[in-house]
Amino acid sequence: MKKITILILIAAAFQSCKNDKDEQLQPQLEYVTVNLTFDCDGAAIVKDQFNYTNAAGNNYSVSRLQFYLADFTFRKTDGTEVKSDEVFFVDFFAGKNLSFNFSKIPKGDYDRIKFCIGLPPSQNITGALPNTIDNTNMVWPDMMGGGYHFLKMEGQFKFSGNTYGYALHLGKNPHLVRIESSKSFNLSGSSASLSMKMNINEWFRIPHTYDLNTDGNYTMGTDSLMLKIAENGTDVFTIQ
Ligand SMILES: [Cu+2]
Repeated sequence: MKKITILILIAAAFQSCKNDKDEQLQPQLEYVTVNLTFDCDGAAIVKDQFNYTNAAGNNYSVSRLQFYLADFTFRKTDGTEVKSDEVFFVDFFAGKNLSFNFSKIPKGDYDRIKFCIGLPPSQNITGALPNTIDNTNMVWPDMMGGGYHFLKMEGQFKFSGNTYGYALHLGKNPHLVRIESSKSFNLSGSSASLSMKMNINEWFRIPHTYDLNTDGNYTMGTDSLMLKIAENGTDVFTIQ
């Protein structure tokens, strides 16, 4: 009986010792959760409804809103950067990746977030992403440069009594949308969550007032149109 008690005590002592050691050895990691929301100058996004008017005056609807978010970098106040090579395929109407996590972010104070809408050049190579249906559907034709679509925003717009389709498709490295935000957050003891809201009207304005009727309603084959959309895209997200 005595022997058993001693054994238990030794085991307990060893266990507590082991726990202390684990805590010291484990890097101080936390979760960062990103929550995405979408609107159009305050109005909710409803599929196939002509509820929206852009800066050029086009009355439009949305039937598809898909894109990649990648190349996330979190910068600490001491200047060190924490990078992630994770890629998130977002499909608004299918509800895909409207919330996602980073699980290996060191504790600390952060003051800046950088990421891309699209894929950085190292990942924008046909076949570089896992062979899922979503990724396959986003492939950019090899004969047009290869890689993947960064963005597909599609719908219809009205012009002098008629309805036309539009497709804002972005691809090719020069049209990568790089976003940088001076969002401060602290990671200590508990996880942090970031809210990122995309205002779809920002795709059509600042610095370029994009008119679906006069600029063009299909961007995919025309670099100058994709460049306008890409430059407009740097402020589509508000980060809180
Ligand atoms: Cu396309």
